[in-house]
Amino acid sequence: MSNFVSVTRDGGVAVVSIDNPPVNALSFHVREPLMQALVSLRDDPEVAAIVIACAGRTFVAGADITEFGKPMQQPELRAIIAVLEAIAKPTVAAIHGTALGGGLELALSCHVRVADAGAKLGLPEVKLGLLPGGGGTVRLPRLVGAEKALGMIVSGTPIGAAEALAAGLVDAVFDSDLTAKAISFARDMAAKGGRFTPVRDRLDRLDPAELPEFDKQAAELAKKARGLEAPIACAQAVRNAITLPFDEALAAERTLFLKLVGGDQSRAQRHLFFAEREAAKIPGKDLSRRKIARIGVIGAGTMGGGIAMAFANGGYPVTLLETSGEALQRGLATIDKNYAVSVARGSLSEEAKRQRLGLFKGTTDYNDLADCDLIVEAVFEEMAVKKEVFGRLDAVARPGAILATNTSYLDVNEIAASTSRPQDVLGLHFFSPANVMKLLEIVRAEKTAPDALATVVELARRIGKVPVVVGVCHGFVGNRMLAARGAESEALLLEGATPSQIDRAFTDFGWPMGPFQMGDLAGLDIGWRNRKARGQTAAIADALCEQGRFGQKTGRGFYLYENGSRVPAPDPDVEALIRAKAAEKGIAPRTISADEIIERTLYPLINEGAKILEEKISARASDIDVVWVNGYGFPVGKGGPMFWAGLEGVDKIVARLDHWHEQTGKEIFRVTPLLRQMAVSGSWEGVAS
Ligand code: 3H9
Repeated sequence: MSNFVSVTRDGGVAVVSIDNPPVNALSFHVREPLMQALVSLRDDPEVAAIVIACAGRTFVAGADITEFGKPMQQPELRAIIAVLEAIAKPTVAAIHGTALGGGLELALSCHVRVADAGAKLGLPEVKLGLLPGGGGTVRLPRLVGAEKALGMIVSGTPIGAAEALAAGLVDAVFDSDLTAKAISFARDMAAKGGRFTPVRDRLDRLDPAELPEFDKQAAELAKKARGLEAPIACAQAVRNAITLPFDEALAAERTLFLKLVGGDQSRAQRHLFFAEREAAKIPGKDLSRRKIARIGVIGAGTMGGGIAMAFANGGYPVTLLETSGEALQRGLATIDKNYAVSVARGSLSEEAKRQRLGLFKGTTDYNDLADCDLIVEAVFEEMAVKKEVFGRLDAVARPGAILATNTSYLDVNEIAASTSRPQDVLGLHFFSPANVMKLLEIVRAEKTAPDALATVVELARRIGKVPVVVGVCHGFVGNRMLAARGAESEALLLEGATPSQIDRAFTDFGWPMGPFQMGDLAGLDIGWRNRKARGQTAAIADALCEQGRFGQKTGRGFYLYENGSRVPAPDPDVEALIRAKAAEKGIAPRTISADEIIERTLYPLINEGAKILEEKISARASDIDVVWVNGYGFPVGKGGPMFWAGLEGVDKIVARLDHWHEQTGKEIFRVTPLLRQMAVSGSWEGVAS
């Protein structure tokens, strides 16, 4: 017996209960007593059957991720699983909450699995840059078939109890009294007697004839892996389950696991796992939370509508305000249409659509916002307009309501100062489409009250967003660094690179798309308008816009999109335009390498990140990583820009920035003191706080 594993008896059924809050991870202090308990119950003649259950909010959610990368203390999970699977008495896993990773693998080594109706089961190791290393890749296909297992293991997405039952992963689902029912299940099995087949010996779902179809699916998945090793290894391991004897497949899984767990990609993804959770922590003890029952959104355009949907998707009633009845109807119709697309795609049921639409209340009257606990404005991006809206909110909002601006660039302190309650004002910078994109920059203004901040951080997690708290500056963390990344794009074109060459350097790095493809997708006119408003120019992008080439929506931008195609085709006209502009400026074209493209775009991005840390706009380097991975598609396998800087070598980055600064004299390459200091200390740690 230990504090973490206890055994109780119900007649001849022994219940092993794991209690390791918060998620019952299989830490060393759990594994040791768990092994002892299983060995002793195995040998105890009084015990006829064993149930494995968990205390608290969940079944085992996996191995203890904090132990990876350190010498593993014995017994390892695999040894426990081997003992459990060899027990001849009936063994039953009673699953509630989430059975994930090593948790599901533990359950897979029982004869039977029973689940609570709300349970979720999955092998999410791929999201940590790993593959299931406790036999999951070899046992799961034996229960659900190789194709289903491939989908589950390569996506890492858990399935619900009903789906698990239909797939053969669990044997029974109960609405209540899970442990009691698991005990009675185990008792019945013991009474029936006979030999209980361990999962390793079940072969009926494995059909070598399915291999060609399996390989086709695996090849499709490999194409989407974008340089990530784990999804490929997952597919290989599941294939081994079909082609190799059990023990050989298990040994191959181990080899692949060890390779991944020691690699940079998994280190990067584990870093991101903890970084996301760290980002949601607000300093300050026992901060109270404000009540959020109803949310107001001002503006039913693309952004406002998306924000309203994000809250409704999280179950919150939303009051949506527009200036005219017509604009309101248009906005609500778009929301309706967006949900209809989800229904058509099969990702939302008709019933769920009806429920979500039922959460919306449209209005054109500010007084209707009086019962809202949080009001988010998504109106035109102009200070005067924002101030007017906040003035009106100040007059109607109830005391203590949180007032948020969705500005992407403007000074939230100035907006807050235009109200009588700056402590209740903050920024909620959603990314477009707001109902889809996970990142939410939460802007803490000078006077924002800590409890208001803590409330929105918690709310953000509740609606499935990834919140990161940032300070006030132009563009906050994400857009400010994006500007640094894009600063050299035009120069690279003028010096001889083509848009597709630059974009390829980005996709080879692991980005989903390069900057020019992204510009074409978002619309080049947006940047053009912004530049004009700020008195700035960009020779090539401006010239394209002057020709009406706004990107995909006009069929032409940096690329050609013929006949409505979304696939960018290089355009000789654009290349000629670039050469002409270069000639005008007297720049002779030269060959530009992929390394140079990365140096001149991503190194300034990191330098800007360091400035953001210096200015305390971000509290931690890892917050910046969370912003870039979730909002801008920085490759997860590289852990975000600040983590990647460590992999690349900060000293190398500093040396190359110095080189470019010397060559060009451009401010964008001037190394900030913090980055230089980092090159010496070799770590961001301890620098930002
Ligand atoms: C694995 O199993 C490998 C095996 O195949 C092979 C082995 C040989 N370890 O997310 P939350 C912490 S790989 C350590 O906010 P929620 C987390 O950091 C593992 N710590 O809660 C946080 O700490 P803090 C496969 C963990 O309710 C606290 O618990 N499994 C672990 O929103 C609360 O977490 C996974 O990948 C862990 N495994 O969500 C599952 N999990 O409070 C990973 C959590 O100090 N976990 N913590 O910030 C999850 O997906 C979510 O935590 C879960 C709960 C859905 C369970």
